[in-house]
Amino acid sequence: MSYYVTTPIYYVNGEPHLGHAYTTIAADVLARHMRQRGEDVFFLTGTDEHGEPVAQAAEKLGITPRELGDANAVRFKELAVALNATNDFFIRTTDPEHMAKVAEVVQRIYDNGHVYAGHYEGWYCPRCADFKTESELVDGNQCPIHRIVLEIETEDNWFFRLSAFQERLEQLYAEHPDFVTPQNRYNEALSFIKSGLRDFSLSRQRLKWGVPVPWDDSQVIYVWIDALLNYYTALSYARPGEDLTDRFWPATVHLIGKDILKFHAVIWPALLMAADLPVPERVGIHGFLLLGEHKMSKSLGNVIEPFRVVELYGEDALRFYAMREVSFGSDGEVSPEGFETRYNTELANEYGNLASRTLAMIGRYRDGVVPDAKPATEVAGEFEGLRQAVCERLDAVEITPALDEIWRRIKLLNRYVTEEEPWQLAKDEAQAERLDEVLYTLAEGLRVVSVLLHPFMPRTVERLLEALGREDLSLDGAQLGAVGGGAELGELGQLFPRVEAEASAA
Ligand code: ME8
Repeated sequence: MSYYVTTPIYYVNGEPHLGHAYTTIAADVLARHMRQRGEDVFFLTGTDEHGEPVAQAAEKLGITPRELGDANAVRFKELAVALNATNDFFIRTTDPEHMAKVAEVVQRIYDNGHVYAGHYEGWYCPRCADFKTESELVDGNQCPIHRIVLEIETEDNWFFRLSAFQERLEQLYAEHPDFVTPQNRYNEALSFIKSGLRDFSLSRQRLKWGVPVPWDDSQVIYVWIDALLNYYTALSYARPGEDLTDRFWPATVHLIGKDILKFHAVIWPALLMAADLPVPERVGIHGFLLLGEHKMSKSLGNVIEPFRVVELYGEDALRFYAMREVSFGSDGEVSPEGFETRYNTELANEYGNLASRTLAMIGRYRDGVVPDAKPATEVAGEFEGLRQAVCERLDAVEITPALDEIWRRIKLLNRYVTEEEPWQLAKDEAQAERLDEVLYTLAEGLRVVSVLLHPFMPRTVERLLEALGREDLSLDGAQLGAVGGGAELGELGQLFPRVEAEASAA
Protein backbone atom coordinates (compact mmCIF):
# COMPACT_ATOMS: atom_id res chain seq x y z
CA MET A 1 0.00 0.00 0.00
CA SER A 2 1.27 3.50 -0.71
CA TYR A 3 1.30 6.08 2.04
CA TYR A 4 1.88 9.75 1.27
CA VAL A 5 2.20 12.17 4.19
CA THR A 6 2.88 15.90 4.02
CA THR A 7 3.52 18.87 6.29
CA PRO A 8 2.49 22.39 5.36
CA ILE A 9 5.16 24.16 3.39
CA TYR A 10 6.43 26.83 5.73
CA TYR A 11 6.71 30.50 4.93
CA VAL A 12 10.25 31.68 4.54
CA ASN A 13 9.43 35.08 5.99
CA GLY A 14 10.93 34.06 9.32
CA GLU A 15 13.11 31.55 11.10
CA PRO A 16 11.75 28.10 11.90
CA HIS A 17 10.43 27.64 15.43
CA LEU A 18 8.99 24.88 17.56
CA GLY A 19 5.55 25.13 15.92
CA HIS A 20 7.07 24.17 12.58
CA ALA A 21 9.14 21.45 14.20
CA TYR A 22 5.95 20.06 15.74
CA THR A 23 4.22 19.23 12.45
CA THR A 24 7.43 17.93 10.90
CA ILE A 25 8.03 15.61 13.85
CA ALA A 26 4.46 14.33 13.69
CA ALA A 27 4.72 13.63 9.97
CA ASP A 28 8.03 11.86 10.50
CA VAL A 29 6.52 9.66 13.20
CA LEU A 30 3.80 8.57 10.78
CA ALA A 31 6.24 8.06 7.90
CA ARG A 32 8.64 5.98 9.97
CA HIS A 33 5.85 3.92 11.50
CA MET A 34 4.39 3.15 8.07
CA ARG A 35 7.80 2.12 6.78
CA GLN A 36 8.08 -0.24 9.74
CA ARG A 37 4.83 -1.75 8.56
CA GLY A 38 6.33 -2.31 5.15
CA GLU A 39 4.28 0.36 3.36
CA ASP A 40 5.53 2.28 0.34
CA VAL A 41 6.01 5.70 1.93
CA PHE A 42 6.58 9.20 0.58
CA PHE A 43 7.03 12.05 3.04
CA LEU A 44 7.09 15.64 1.81
CA THR A 45 7.93 18.92 3.49
CA GLY A 46 9.25 22.22 2.17
CA THR A 47 8.90 25.97 1.96
CA ASP A 48 6.33 28.43 0.67
CA GLU A 49 8.24 31.27 -0.91
CA HIS A 50 5.89 33.38 -3.01
CA GLY A 51 3.26 35.96 -2.20
CA GLU A 52 2.83 38.92 0.04
CA PRO A 53 3.94 37.43 3.36
CA VAL A 54 7.40 36.82 1.89
CA ALA A 55 7.55 39.85 -0.43
CA GLN A 56 6.72 42.22 2.43
CA ALA A 57 9.14 40.64 4.88
CA ALA A 58 11.92 40.90 2.29
CA GLU A 59 11.11 44.51 1.58
CA LYS A 60 11.39 45.35 5.26
CA LEU A 61 14.83 43.78 5.32
CA GLY A 62 15.89 45.55 2.16
CA ILE A 63 16.57 42.31 0.28
CA THR A 64 14.81 40.53 -2.55
CA PRO A 65 12.20 37.85 -1.84
CA ARG A 66 14.49 35.34 -3.49
CA GLU A 67 17.36 36.23 -1.18
CA LEU A 68 15.09 35.88 1.82
CA GLY A 69 13.79 32.56 0.51
CA ASP A 70 17.26 31.22 -0.17
CA ALA A 71 18.41 32.12 3.33
CA ASN A 72 15.44 30.74 5.22
CA ALA A 73 14.80 27.65 3.08
CA VAL A 74 18.25 26.55 4.23
CA ARG A 75 17.18 27.02 7.84
CA PHE A 76 14.05 24.91 7.32
CA LYS A 77 16.13 22.21 5.65
CA GLU A 78 18.52 22.31 8.58
CA LEU A 79 15.60 21.97 10.95
CA ALA A 80 14.42 18.80 9.20
CA VAL A 81 17.95 17.39 9.44
CA ALA A 82 18.31 18.42 13.10
CA LEU A 83 15.04 16.65 13.89
CA ASN A 84 16.25 13.52 12.06
CA ALA A 85 13.21 13.77 9.80
CA THR A 86 13.18 11.32 6.91
CA ASN A 87 11.43 13.47 4.32
CA ASP A 88 11.82 12.02 0.85
CA PHE A 89 11.92 15.44 -0.74
CA PHE A 90 12.04 19.10 0.22
CA ILE A 91 9.97 21.23 -2.10
CA ARG A 92 10.45 24.96 -2.62
CA THR A 93 7.70 26.77 -4.46
CA THR A 94 10.39 28.66 -6.36
CA ASP A 95 11.47 25.37 -8.00
CA PRO A 96 10.91 25.90 -11.74
CA GLU A 97 9.33 22.44 -12.05
CA HIS A 98 6.77 23.33 -9.40
CA MET A 99 6.00 26.64 -11.06
CA ALA A 100 5.49 25.03 -14.46
CA LYS A 101 3.15 22.43 -13.00
CA VAL A 102 1.15 25.06 -11.09
CA ALA A 103 0.60 26.94 -14.35
CA GLU A 104 -0.49 23.71 -16.01
CA VAL A 105 -3.06 22.82 -13.34
CA VAL A 106 -4.43 26.35 -13.10
CA GLN A 107 -4.79 26.42 -16.88
CA ARG A 108 -6.79 23.20 -16.64
CA ILE A 109 -9.07 24.75 -14.02
CA TYR A 110 -9.55 27.70 -16.37
CA ASP A 111 -10.19 25.45 -19.37
CA ASN A 112 -12.76 23.55 -17.32
CA GLY A 113 -14.71 26.79 -16.95
CA HIS A 114 -14.19 27.45 -13.25
CA VAL A 115 -12.47 30.83 -13.58
CA TYR A 116 -13.93 34.24 -14.48
CA ALA A 117 -12.79 37.86 -14.49
CA GLY A 118 -14.12 39.81 -11.53
CA HIS A 119 -13.68 42.76 -9.27
CA TYR A 120 -12.75 42.41 -5.68
CA GLU A 121 -13.19 44.80 -2.83
CA GLY A 122 -12.61 43.71 0.73
CA TRP A 123 -10.48 43.60 3.85
CA TYR A 124 -7.18 41.95 3.12
CA CYS A 125 -4.49 40.71 5.52
CA PRO A 126 -1.10 40.56 3.79
CA ARG A 127 0.34 38.38 6.55
CA CYS A 128 -2.40 35.73 6.11
CA ALA A 129 -2.54 36.39 2.38
CA ASP A 130 -6.27 36.13 2.86
CA PHE A 131 -9.39 38.27 2.70
CA LYS A 132 -11.44 38.70 5.85
CA THR A 133 -15.17 39.13 6.23
CA GLU A 134 -16.55 41.96 8.37
CA SER A 135 -17.56 39.47 11.04
CA GLU A 136 -14.02 38.09 11.31
CA LEU A 137 -12.42 41.46 12.03
CA VAL A 138 -11.61 42.42 15.61
CA ASP A 139 -11.49 45.88 17.15
CA GLY A 140 -13.01 47.40 14.05
CA ASN A 141 -10.53 46.63 11.33
CA GLN A 142 -7.84 44.29 12.69
CA CYS A 143 -6.85 40.83 11.54
CA PRO A 144 -7.99 38.35 14.23
CA ILE A 145 -4.74 36.38 13.88
CA HIS A 146 -2.07 39.01 13.33
CA ARG A 147 -3.73 41.93 15.10
CA ILE A 148 -2.61 44.35 12.44
CA VAL A 149 -4.81 47.06 11.02
CA LEU A 150 -6.22 45.99 7.65
CA GLU A 151 -7.09 48.06 4.67
CA ILE A 152 -9.76 47.66 2.07
CA GLU A 153 -8.25 46.49 -1.16
CA THR A 154 -9.85 46.68 -4.54
CA GLU A 155 -8.57 44.80 -7.53
CA ASP A 156 -9.66 43.41 -10.84
CA ASN A 157 -8.53 39.85 -10.95
CA TRP A 158 -9.42 36.29 -11.82
CA PHE A 159 -11.91 34.48 -9.65
CA PHE A 160 -12.24 30.83 -8.79
CA ARG A 161 -15.82 29.63 -8.70
CA LEU A 162 -15.66 28.04 -5.26
CA SER A 163 -19.40 28.47 -4.79
CA ALA A 164 -20.01 25.96 -7.58
CA PHE A 165 -18.40 23.21 -5.47
CA GLN A 166 -20.57 23.51 -2.39
CA GLU A 167 -22.66 20.47 -3.15
CA ARG A 168 -19.74 18.26 -4.12
CA LEU A 169 -17.88 19.26 -0.98
CA GLU A 170 -20.87 18.44 1.18
CA GLN A 171 -21.09 15.10 -0.54
CA LEU A 172 -17.38 14.47 0.03
CA TYR A 173 -17.85 15.14 3.73
CA ALA A 174 -20.92 12.93 3.92
CA GLU A 175 -19.17 10.04 2.20
CA HIS A 176 -15.84 10.43 4.02
CA PRO A 177 -16.35 11.03 7.70
CA ASP A 178 -12.57 10.82 8.14
CA PHE A 179 -11.79 13.41 5.49
CA VAL A 180 -10.95 15.84 8.27
CA THR A 181 -9.86 14.71 11.72
CA PRO A 182 -10.33 15.16 14.62
CA GLN A 183 -14.11 15.30 14.63
CA ASN A 184 -14.40 18.85 15.97
CA ARG A 185 -12.36 20.11 13.01
CA TYR A 186 -14.52 18.11 10.61
CA ASN A 187 -17.56 19.80 12.10
CA GLU A 188 -15.92 23.21 11.84
CA ALA A 189 -15.02 22.72 8.18
CA LEU A 190 -18.41 21.31 7.28
CA SER A 191 -20.27 24.14 8.93
CA PHE A 192 -18.06 26.60 7.08
CA ILE A 193 -19.06 24.90 3.82
CA LYS A 194 -22.72 24.82 4.77
CA SER A 195 -22.74 28.49 5.67
CA GLY A 196 -22.28 29.20 1.95
CA LEU A 197 -19.09 29.43 -0.09
CA ARG A 198 -18.01 32.60 -1.80
CA ASP A 199 -15.88 32.74 -4.90
CA PHE A 200 -12.42 34.13 -4.30
CA SER A 201 -9.71 35.67 -6.39
CA LEU A 202 -7.28 33.22 -7.83
CA SER A 203 -4.78 35.87 -8.87
CA ARG A 204 -3.17 39.06 -7.62
CA GLN A 205 -2.72 42.07 -9.80
CA ARG A 206 -0.33 44.24 -7.86
CA LEU A 207 2.09 41.58 -6.80
CA LYS A 208 4.92 40.45 -9.03
CA TRP A 209 6.43 37.75 -6.82
CA GLY A 210 4.71 34.53 -7.87
CA VAL A 211 3.74 32.24 -10.74
CA PRO A 212 2.35 34.24 -13.68
CA VAL A 213 -1.25 33.49 -14.61
CA PRO A 214 -0.82 31.44 -17.80
CA TRP A 215 -3.42 33.37 -19.85
CA ASP A 216 -2.69 36.80 -18.35
CA ASP A 217 0.88 37.55 -17.42
CA SER A 218 -0.03 40.87 -15.84
CA GLN A 219 -1.10 38.88 -12.79
CA VAL A 220 0.40 36.22 -10.55
CA ILE A 221 -1.41 33.21 -9.14
CA TYR A 222 -2.67 33.71 -5.60
CA VAL A 223 -0.04 32.37 -3.22
CA TRP A 224 -2.37 29.89 -1.52
CA ILE A 225 -3.19 28.16 -4.79
CA ASP A 226 0.48 28.04 -5.71
CA ALA A 227 1.26 26.67 -2.24
CA LEU A 228 -1.50 24.06 -1.98
CA LEU A 229 -0.52 22.61 -5.31
CA ASN A 230 2.91 21.71 -3.91
CA TYR A 231 1.50 18.46 -2.56
CA TYR A 232 0.64 17.43 -6.08
CA THR A 233 3.46 18.97 -8.12
CA ALA A 234 6.30 17.56 -5.97
CA LEU A 235 5.53 14.01 -7.04
CA SER A 236 6.15 14.87 -10.67
CA TYR A 237 9.78 15.90 -10.18
CA ALA A 238 11.01 14.73 -6.77
CA ARG A 239 12.83 11.84 -8.45
CA PRO A 240 14.72 12.95 -11.55
CA GLY A 241 13.48 11.09 -14.58
CA GLU A 242 10.61 9.51 -12.71
CA ASP A 243 7.03 10.63 -12.10
CA LEU A 244 5.70 9.40 -8.77
CA THR A 245 2.21 10.84 -9.19
CA ASP A 246 0.43 7.61 -10.03
CA ARG A 247 2.22 5.82 -7.24
CA PHE A 248 1.38 8.29 -4.47
CA TRP A 249 -1.50 10.51 -5.49
CA PRO A 250 -3.96 11.11 -3.83
CA ALA A 251 -2.14 11.89 -0.59
CA THR A 252 -2.97 9.73 2.39
CA VAL A 253 -2.75 12.51 4.93
CA HIS A 254 -1.94 16.21 4.96
CA LEU A 255 -0.89 17.24 8.46
CA ILE A 256 -1.57 20.87 9.25
CA GLY A 257 -2.17 23.22 12.15
CA LYS A 258 -5.67 24.51 12.82
CA ASP A 259 -4.73 27.96 11.45
CA ILE A 260 -4.90 26.77 7.87
CA LEU A 261 -7.93 24.52 8.07
CA LYS A 262 -10.12 26.43 5.61
CA PHE A 263 -7.46 26.30 2.89
CA HIS A 264 -6.90 22.55 3.23
CA ALA A 265 -10.33 21.30 4.12
CA VAL A 266 -12.41 23.48 1.79
CA ILE A 267 -10.42 25.26 -0.93
CA TRP A 268 -7.95 22.46 -1.63
CA PRO A 269 -10.47 19.70 -2.39
CA ALA A 270 -12.49 22.15 -4.50
CA LEU A 271 -9.42 23.07 -6.55
CA LEU A 272 -8.63 19.43 -7.14
CA MET A 273 -12.20 18.73 -8.19
CA ALA A 274 -12.00 21.68 -10.57
CA ALA A 275 -8.86 20.19 -12.11
CA ASP A 276 -10.41 16.69 -12.31
CA LEU A 277 -7.91 15.33 -9.81
CA PRO A 278 -8.62 12.95 -6.93
CA VAL A 279 -8.83 14.54 -3.47
CA PRO A 280 -6.64 13.46 -0.54
CA GLU A 281 -7.87 10.83 1.88
CA ARG A 282 -7.46 12.89 5.00
CA VAL A 283 -6.50 16.24 6.44
CA GLY A 284 -5.17 15.67 9.95
CA ILE A 285 -5.35 18.81 12.03
CA HIS A 286 -3.43 19.60 15.16
CA GLY A 287 -3.80 22.39 17.65
CA PHE A 288 -1.47 25.17 18.60
CA LEU A 289 1.53 24.98 20.84
CA LEU A 290 1.33 27.98 23.08
CA LEU A 291 4.87 29.22 22.91
CA GLY A 292 4.54 32.03 25.42
CA GLU A 293 7.36 33.29 27.54
CA HIS A 294 8.01 31.42 30.72
CA LYS A 295 10.06 31.39 33.82
CA MET A 296 13.67 31.09 32.78
CA SER A 297 15.18 27.62 32.68
CA LYS A 298 18.90 27.58 33.37
CA SER A 299 19.80 25.70 30.24
CA LEU A 300 17.05 26.58 27.78
CA GLY A 301 16.20 30.18 28.57
CA ASN A 302 12.56 31.15 28.30
CA VAL A 303 11.46 29.66 24.99
CA ILE A 304 11.85 26.25 23.50
CA GLU A 305 14.04 26.91 20.52
CA PRO A 306 14.30 23.67 18.55
CA PHE A 307 17.93 23.96 17.42
CA ARG A 308 19.00 24.75 20.97
CA VAL A 309 17.10 21.81 22.47
CA VAL A 310 18.57 19.44 19.92
CA GLU A 311 22.06 20.72 20.60
CA LEU A 312 21.69 20.23 24.35
CA TYR A 313 19.46 17.19 24.68
CA GLY A 314 19.42 15.52 21.28
CA GLU A 315 16.55 15.42 18.82
CA ASP A 316 14.86 12.40 20.35
CA ALA A 317 14.12 14.26 23.57
CA LEU A 318 12.47 17.04 21.58
CA ARG A 319 10.53 14.62 19.39
CA PHE A 320 9.28 12.80 22.46
CA TYR A 321 8.37 15.96 24.34
CA ALA A 322 6.51 17.46 21.39
CA MET A 323 4.39 14.38 20.79
CA ARG A 324 3.78 13.70 24.49
CA GLU A 325 3.19 17.08 26.05
CA VAL A 326 0.45 18.49 23.85
CA SER A 327 -2.17 16.00 22.80
CA PHE A 328 -2.12 15.94 19.01
CA GLY A 329 -5.26 17.78 17.95
CA SER A 330 -5.55 20.07 20.98
CA ASP A 331 -3.83 23.28 21.97
CA GLY A 332 -1.37 23.18 24.82
CA GLU A 333 1.37 25.02 26.64
CA VAL A 334 4.98 24.13 26.15
CA SER A 335 7.75 25.45 28.32
CA PRO A 336 11.42 24.86 29.09
CA GLU A 337 10.57 23.70 32.62
CA GLY A 338 7.93 21.33 31.26
CA PHE A 339 10.49 19.95 28.84
CA GLU A 340 13.09 19.43 31.55
CA THR A 341 10.59 17.74 33.83
CA ARG A 342 9.57 15.23 31.19
CA TYR A 343 13.18 14.68 30.24
CA ASN A 344 14.17 13.88 33.80
CA THR A 345 11.12 11.93 34.92
CA GLU A 346 9.97 10.07 31.86
CA LEU A 347 13.00 9.76 29.62
CA ALA A 348 15.79 9.45 32.18
CA ASN A 349 13.95 7.84 35.10
CA GLU A 350 11.33 5.72 33.42
CA TYR A 351 12.67 4.62 30.04
CA GLY A 352 16.40 5.19 30.62
CA ASN A 353 16.37 3.48 34.00
CA LEU A 354 14.33 0.55 32.80
CA ALA A 355 16.92 0.01 30.10
CA SER A 356 19.97 0.38 32.31
CA ARG A 357 18.54 -1.76 35.12
CA THR A 358 17.50 -4.52 32.78
CA LEU A 359 20.87 -4.63 31.09
CA ALA A 360 22.75 -4.40 34.37
CA MET A 361 20.80 -7.25 35.99
CA ILE A 362 21.22 -9.54 33.00
CA GLY A 363 24.90 -8.64 33.08
CA ARG A 364 25.24 -9.39 36.74
CA TYR A 365 23.04 -12.47 37.11
CA ARG A 366 23.27 -14.10 33.69
CA ASP A 367 26.67 -13.09 32.32
CA GLY A 368 25.13 -10.68 29.88
CA VAL A 369 23.08 -13.24 27.97
CA VAL A 370 19.29 -12.94 27.89
CA PRO A 371 17.94 -16.16 29.43
CA ASP A 372 15.55 -18.28 27.44
CA ALA A 373 12.10 -18.39 29.01
CA LYS A 374 8.45 -17.64 28.40
CA PRO A 375 7.12 -14.16 29.11
CA ALA A 376 5.45 -13.83 32.51
CA THR A 377 1.69 -14.26 32.14
CA GLU A 378 0.74 -11.04 33.93
CA VAL A 379 2.98 -8.95 31.67
CA ALA A 380 2.01 -10.87 28.53
CA GLY A 381 -1.65 -10.09 29.27
CA GLU A 382 -0.89 -6.39 29.46
CA PHE A 383 1.05 -6.46 26.19
CA GLU A 384 -1.70 -8.31 24.35
CA GLY A 385 -3.06 -6.16 21.51
CA LEU A 386 -0.47 -3.40 22.03
CA ARG A 387 0.95 -3.45 18.53
CA GLN A 388 -2.53 -3.42 17.04
CA ALA A 389 -3.57 -0.55 19.28
CA VAL A 390 -0.57 1.54 18.25
CA CYS A 391 -1.24 0.86 14.57
CA GLU A 392 -4.90 1.79 14.90
CA ARG A 393 -4.08 4.99 16.73
CA LEU A 394 -1.53 6.04 14.14
CA ASP A 395 -3.87 5.12 11.29
CA ALA A 396 -6.28 7.59 12.86
CA VAL A 397 -3.48 10.18 13.30
CA GLU A 398 -3.94 9.97 17.07
CA ILE A 399 -0.27 10.36 17.73
CA THR A 400 -0.27 11.22 21.42
CA PRO A 401 -2.62 8.36 22.35
CA ALA A 402 -0.34 5.97 20.40
CA LEU A 403 2.60 7.15 22.48
CA ASP A 404 0.52 6.84 25.65
CA GLU A 405 -0.21 3.20 24.84
CA ILE A 406 3.52 2.52 24.65
CA TRP A 407 4.39 4.56 27.70
CA ARG A 408 1.81 2.75 29.82
CA ARG A 409 3.79 -0.45 29.18
CA ILE A 410 7.07 1.20 30.15
CA LYS A 411 5.57 2.17 33.48
CA LEU A 412 4.20 -1.33 33.84
CA LEU A 413 7.62 -2.89 33.28
CA ASN A 414 9.08 -0.58 35.92
CA ARG A 415 6.39 -1.70 38.38
CA TYR A 416 7.14 -5.28 37.46
CA VAL A 417 10.79 -4.86 38.43
CA THR A 418 9.84 -3.32 41.75
CA GLU A 419 7.35 -6.06 42.52
CA GLU A 420 9.48 -9.00 41.45
CA GLU A 421 12.69 -7.76 43.07
CA PRO A 422 15.06 -9.77 40.86
CA TRP A 423 17.92 -8.92 43.23
CA GLN A 424 16.16 -10.99 45.93
CA LEU A 425 15.47 -13.85 43.54
CA ALA A 426 19.16 -13.85 42.61
CA LYS A 427 20.08 -14.69 46.20
CA ASP A 428 18.21 -17.98 46.11
CA GLU A 429 19.38 -20.70 43.73
CA ALA A 430 15.93 -22.38 43.96
CA GLN A 431 14.48 -19.29 42.25
CA ALA A 432 16.75 -19.53 39.20
CA GLU A 433 13.96 -20.38 36.80
CA ARG A 434 11.78 -17.62 38.13
CA LEU A 435 14.66 -15.18 37.72
CA ASP A 436 15.12 -16.36 34.13
CA GLU A 437 11.48 -15.60 33.48
CA VAL A 438 11.66 -12.14 35.05
CA LEU A 439 14.84 -11.16 33.20
CA TYR A 440 13.61 -12.53 29.90
CA THR A 441 10.28 -10.73 30.32
CA LEU A 442 12.07 -7.47 31.02
CA ALA A 443 14.43 -7.76 28.06
CA GLU A 444 11.59 -8.79 25.78
CA GLY A 445 9.23 -6.11 27.07
CA LEU A 446 11.92 -3.49 26.63
CA ARG A 447 12.53 -4.70 23.10
CA VAL A 448 8.85 -4.55 22.16
CA VAL A 449 8.24 -1.07 23.55
CA SER A 450 11.43 0.11 21.87
CA VAL A 451 10.48 -1.20 18.43
CA LEU A 452 7.15 0.59 18.77
CA LEU A 453 8.91 3.72 20.01
CA HIS A 454 11.32 3.80 17.11
CA PRO A 455 9.29 6.30 15.03
CA PHE A 456 9.25 8.67 18.01
CA MET A 457 12.88 8.35 19.11
CA PRO A 458 14.79 6.64 16.33
CA ARG A 459 18.38 7.24 17.40
CA THR A 460 17.86 6.30 21.05
CA VAL A 461 15.95 3.16 20.15
CA GLU A 462 18.59 2.05 17.68
CA ARG A 463 21.25 2.39 20.38
CA LEU A 464 19.17 0.46 22.85
CA LEU A 465 18.23 -2.34 20.46
CA GLU A 466 21.85 -2.72 19.50
CA ALA A 467 22.77 -3.11 23.16
CA LEU A 468 19.94 -5.66 23.49
CA GLY A 469 21.43 -7.60 20.60
CA ARG A 470 18.15 -7.44 18.66
CA GLU A 471 18.16 -4.82 15.95
CA ASP A 472 15.16 -5.84 13.88
CA LEU A 473 12.77 -2.89 13.63
CA SER A 474 9.94 -4.51 11.72
CA LEU A 475 6.58 -4.30 13.37
CA ASP A 476 5.96 -8.01 12.91
CA GLY A 477 8.35 -8.61 15.77
CA ALA A 478 6.71 -6.09 18.09
CA GLN A 479 5.01 -8.74 20.19
CA LEU A 480 6.04 -10.08 23.55
CA GLY A 481 7.59 -13.49 23.06
CA ALA A 482 8.24 -13.06 19.34
CA VAL A 483 11.97 -13.30 20.02
CA GLY A 484 13.56 -15.90 22.29
CA GLY A 485 16.48 -15.60 24.68
CA GLY A 486 20.13 -16.05 23.89
CA ALA A 487 21.05 -12.55 22.81
CA GLU A 488 24.37 -11.28 24.08
CA LEU A 489 24.07 -7.82 25.48
CA GLY A 490 26.35 -5.00 24.51
CA GLU A 491 27.32 -1.78 26.19
CA LEU A 492 24.78 0.96 26.66
CA GLY A 493 25.98 4.29 27.96
CA GLN A 494 23.51 6.64 29.58
CA LEU A 495 20.60 7.16 27.22
CA PHE A 496 19.50 10.45 28.74
CA PRO A 497 22.36 12.10 30.56
CA ARG A 498 21.67 14.97 32.89
CA VAL A 499 22.36 18.26 31.20
CA GLU A 500 24.26 20.69 33.35
CA ALA A 501 23.18 24.28 32.91
CA GLU A 502 26.78 25.46 33.37
CA ALA A 503 27.95 23.37 30.45
CA SER A 504 25.51 25.22 28.25
CA ALA A 505 26.08 28.73 29.49
CA ALA A 506 27.95 29.59 26.29
O1 ME8 B 1 0.74 28.84 6.91
N1 ME8 B 1 1.79 25.42 17.08
O2 ME8 B 1 3.03 28.68 6.69
P1 ME8 B 1 3.51 28.95 8.18
C1 ME8 B 1 1.68 24.37 16.26
N2 ME8 B 1 2.85 28.70 4.12
N3 ME8 B 1 1.98 24.41 14.96
C2 ME8 B 1 2.44 25.55 14.46
C3 ME8 B 1 2.59 26.69 15.25
C4 ME8 B 1 2.26 26.59 16.63
N4 ME8 B 1 2.39 27.60 17.48
N5 ME8 B 1 3.08 27.67 14.46
C5 ME8 B 1 3.22 27.16 13.22
C6 ME8 B 1 1.74 28.71 6.24
N6 ME8 B 1 2.84 25.88 13.21
C7 ME8 B 1 1.62 28.42 4.77
C8 ME8 B 1 1.23 26.97 4.57
S1 ME8 B 1 0.62 24.86 3.07
C9 ME8 B 1 0.12 24.62 1.50
C10 ME8 B 1 1.02 26.54 3.15
C11 ME8 B 1 2.87 24.96 12.06
O3 ME8 B 1 4.99 29.10 8.10
C12 ME8 B 1 1.50 24.40 11.75
O4 ME8 B 1 1.65 23.26 10.97
O5 ME8 B 1 2.73 30.03 8.79
C13 ME8 B 1 0.91 25.51 10.93
O6 ME8 B 1 -0.21 25.08 10.17
C14 ME8 B 1 2.09 25.86 10.04
O7 ME8 B 1 3.24 25.71 10.92
C15 ME8 B 1 2.02 27.27 9.49
O8 ME8 B 1 3.25 27.58 8.91
